Amino acid sequence: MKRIALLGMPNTGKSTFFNRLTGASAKVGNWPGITVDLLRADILLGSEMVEVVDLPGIYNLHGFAEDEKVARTFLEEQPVDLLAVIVNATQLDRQLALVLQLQSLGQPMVLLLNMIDEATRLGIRIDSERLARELGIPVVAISAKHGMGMDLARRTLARALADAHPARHADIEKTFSEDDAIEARLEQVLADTVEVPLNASDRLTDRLDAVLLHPWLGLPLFFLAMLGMFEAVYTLGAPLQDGVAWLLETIKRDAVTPAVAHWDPLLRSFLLDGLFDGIGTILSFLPIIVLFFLFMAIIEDSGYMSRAAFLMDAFMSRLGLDGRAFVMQLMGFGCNVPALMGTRVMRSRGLRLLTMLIIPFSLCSARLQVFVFFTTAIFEPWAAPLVLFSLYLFSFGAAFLTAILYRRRLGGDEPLLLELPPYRFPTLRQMWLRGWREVTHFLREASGFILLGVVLVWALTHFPTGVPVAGDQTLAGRMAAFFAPLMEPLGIDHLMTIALLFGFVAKEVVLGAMAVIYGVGEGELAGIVSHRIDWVQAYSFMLFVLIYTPCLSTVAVLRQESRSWRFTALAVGWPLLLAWTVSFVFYQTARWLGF
Ligand SMILES: Nc1nc2c(ncn2[C@@H]2O[C@H](COP(=O)(O)OP(=O)(O)OP(=O)(O)O)[C@@H](O)[C@H]2O)c(=O)[nH]1
Ligand SMILES: [Mg+2]
Repeated sequence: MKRIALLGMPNTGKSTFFNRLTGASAKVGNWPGITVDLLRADILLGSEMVEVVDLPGIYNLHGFAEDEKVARTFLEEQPVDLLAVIVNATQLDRQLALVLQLQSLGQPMVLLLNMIDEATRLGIRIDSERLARELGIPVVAISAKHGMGMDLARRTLARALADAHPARHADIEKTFSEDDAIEARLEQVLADTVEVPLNASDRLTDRLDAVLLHPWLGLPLFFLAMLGMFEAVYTLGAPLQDGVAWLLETIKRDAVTPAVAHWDPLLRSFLLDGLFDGIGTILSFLPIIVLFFLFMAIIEDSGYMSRAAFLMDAFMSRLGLDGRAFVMQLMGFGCNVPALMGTRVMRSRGLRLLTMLIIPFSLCSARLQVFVFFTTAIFEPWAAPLVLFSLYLFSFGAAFLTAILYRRRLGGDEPLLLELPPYRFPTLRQMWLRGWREVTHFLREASGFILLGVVLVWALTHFPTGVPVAGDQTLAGRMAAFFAPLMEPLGIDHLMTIALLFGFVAKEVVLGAMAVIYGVGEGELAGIVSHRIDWVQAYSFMLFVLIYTPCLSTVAVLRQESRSWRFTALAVGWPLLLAWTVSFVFYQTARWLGF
């Protein structure tokens, strides 16, 4: 099969184009370095099947960051038939050098001038026919986001591919010698083909930045925006979640329970209390998660993340980190895994490791489920969003404390050149793609890890048979008894300890485990829990869930990205210790104060 590689600088819209072309839902965001790994998809182009590969952005063929290495290694090791080079049409002056450099690889190439909508708005005029003549390659102006020029782009790619000579590997070494010649040619080509008006600045962006990047107002506004987002997720999400829970209860009561009434009791319990309640409880939080990711998509796509990096950079530097680390923390609010991989854009290993050490404290969406559940079950409606927000503050607190403690051993300084992209807003299509991505991701996880976790919890709390479910005599009860001396000073009883043990696998399992332990769905679970524990215990439990070891996937990625077992052990062990200490101090102080 023939192969097309999408190449270009970061944040030029490669993944957006990839999604348009292939119908995939690769992650898109207004931040350089969203894609850090290869993505492939097969499509029918013209009359033949071709493989399209989306690559991380590169500034230069000779770059050394992990993400740039991904693109380079790919070019060197995999034969490519056609390079589709994507540039931001508003920044041709800065991006054309890479095009010329890629051209010196001597491979067939098509140039796509993306974001032509923005260029037109700024009054930038590009003579693409002349550009094509001067470069000797086909040039197509497109807007991947709005779908302009896509047909022509498809046809041009198909034609170029048909004409292309057999694929071969790229010889990147060869291109070093040509860098000087490129400089000289660049000026000429630009002068011939691009016309930029004197004041080609984005007025909306300038006006927004005057407020949002204000020296005093900037940060308070940022935190206000965050608070607003959590309130919105909570207010919009809670009724949706109740709806799903109600639906699941109804299905269980009226359809599933009668259907299995004559089954063997153990099998019935496995199906109803294990699978249905476990998975169902987790599923009922799906609307909140999707909603949360939609808001994240707006923040990521608007370009506000770059502003957050800018605003927080000075503060983060004191912790041995930089503004990018803060953005990775924010990304970690969605899921820690892509945030950890996102650290590939950092060149200094120390800085990267320190950032990787703090990301797992980011309150990811799986933990959000647990907290939404407990805050709704235990706290007054007015207090619930504030309790949730306080957990976000603890999340930052734990991360910053960790950075302070480890900045001498890890940490590093690497000048941060931050580019502030213009504000952009996601289209409905992009939001839909994002929501869909998260749903499928969740279902994939749920069908593996989470299912396994729930089944295990059921088995451990139901065997040996003949004793009370989840009682002291069961396997789970004995495991919990073993940890009791450690967990009782935190106000965490043995049933909650079991849930925590399984939270190691994935935080979603914590709630699933509790549903299985009590043998009820999400709807009834809240009532039971609010009878068994008070708010001090609940908060202590939440603090523990927030800080202790992230899920297995996170541990796996920590190991894969750091390539060090020692670091992985630290990244697992330290949060455990911190979680225990924080919960202990909180619980004992609260009790001492008489709560
Ligand atoms: N106005 C406009 N914005 C676009 C267009 N194409 C992409 N964008 C936006 O540009 C930003 C970057 O898009 P991505 O597709 O993530 O860019 P990328 O090149 O894959 O970036 P990296 O993976 O970080 O290298 C997003 O905010 C997109 O919505 C376009 O044609 N017009
Ligand atoms: Mg990308």
